[in-house]
Amino acid sequence: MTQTPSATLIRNGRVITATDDYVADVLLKDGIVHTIGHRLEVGPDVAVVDASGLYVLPGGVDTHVHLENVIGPTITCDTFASGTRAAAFGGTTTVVDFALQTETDSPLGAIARAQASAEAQVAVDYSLHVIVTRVDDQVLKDVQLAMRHEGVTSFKMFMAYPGVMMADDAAIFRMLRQVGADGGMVALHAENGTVIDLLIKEALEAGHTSPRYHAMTRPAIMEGEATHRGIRLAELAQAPIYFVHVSSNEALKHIVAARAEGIPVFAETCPHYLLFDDSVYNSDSLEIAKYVMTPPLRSTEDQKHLWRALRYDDLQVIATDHCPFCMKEGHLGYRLQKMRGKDDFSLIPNGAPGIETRLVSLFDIGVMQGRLSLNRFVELTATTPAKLFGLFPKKGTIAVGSDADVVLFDPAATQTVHAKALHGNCDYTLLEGRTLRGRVEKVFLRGQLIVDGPAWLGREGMGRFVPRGEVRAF
Ligand code: DUC
Ligand code: ZN
Ligand code: ZN
Repeated sequence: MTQTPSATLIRNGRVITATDDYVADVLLKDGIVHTIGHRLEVGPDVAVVDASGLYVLPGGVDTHVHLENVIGPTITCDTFASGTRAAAFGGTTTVVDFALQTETDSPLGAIARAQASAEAQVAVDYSLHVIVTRVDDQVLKDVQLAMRHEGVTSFKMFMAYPGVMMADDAAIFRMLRQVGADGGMVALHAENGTVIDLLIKEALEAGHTSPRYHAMTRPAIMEGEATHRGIRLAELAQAPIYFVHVSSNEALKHIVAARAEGIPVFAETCPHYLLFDDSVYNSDSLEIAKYVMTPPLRSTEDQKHLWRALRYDDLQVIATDHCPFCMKEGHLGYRLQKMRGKDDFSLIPNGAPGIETRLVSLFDIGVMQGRLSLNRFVELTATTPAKLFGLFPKKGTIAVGSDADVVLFDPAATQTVHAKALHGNCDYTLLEGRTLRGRVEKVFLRGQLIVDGPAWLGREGMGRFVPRGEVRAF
């Protein structure tokens, strides 16, 4: 009879954290990193994995994913089960999803609903940001309770989508003031929603209905304007602020200037803004709906600025904004979601998949192409997201006492990406047919082996809700 090992020793791997790079043995025991040393001796009940030639990375932390999120009239096509399994295969062991406050319930209700649906399904650890669409005294009280008692310390607000999700400046300011005072973070979607809606209306009236007009009606300058406004609101509120999915230099230049002034401004970009540029929109084909995400892809010049900011810490996080909708049909049955907008680009659900390909695509275009050091790669994809959203040092690093969320990564392997071979429910990937260097070989979640090459050893429901603490940004 085979005995379940009591612990796992990862022998001789190259341990990479945001600051370290050394060869060692790492003992995972009782769900945490128990010991790190050289030539560790263990008994026969401990499983030993030879990691010679492999990187030993902290499990990825993806702080921007949409699983089972109702967005307008549709829902993202990954469930908590399919999305977290895909995350695991991509080397991500913690995700932060969104709980949407509706017209009728409060932030606390939104958290409870999301947890009820996630609990039995999640295969990696998770947390939630609350999307706050309406602010009044009661909502602010609930926000405080969420922070103090539920371990939910971040709140997303939209400066876009008037009449649906958009919050006005006063509502954003009130949230910044309160959340900041309690040590949390407001995350902002920065685009000038009312001007963009006008541009969309004018485009449609002119008969411009194809997906490319999604990009043309969301100009970078309106991302920049909203980013600047958000920064000024945060400055007045004396609160930190985090910008999601920064895509353009128009936005970045305000972030750079504010940081230089000492204002606590933080920001993420997403792999798609680094991998693809706006040349994909040079067509009236409906296939372009795959690239309909918000903000849209920008110019190659913008990409240069994003890389520079990633290197020099004006951008601190790379998260996926995994927001998948099927073009035709996924195996869970969601059909033709992107085609809702075949006659009107404004009806195409905004978003693209990416949860499984984040680490390997960034390793290829970032590390292998000399744009990011290995340490910086880990910092951007695990350590800083964990710090900014109150998960560090439990998550985001390999250190004695941290959760034993560990990825064994083969830098010498290559893989060619195909949607059919990925583990989510989306029927396409933007990386279809692309060969990438690097491969996730094994993934441990709190010491349990959940991915072993192509084999899935994880289980729905084994992921846990992680209560989060204060922002640790400085
Ligand atoms: N913003 C997001 O963060 N995700 C999907 C759509 C959007 O507008
Ligand atoms: Zn957004
Ligand atoms: Zn998003």
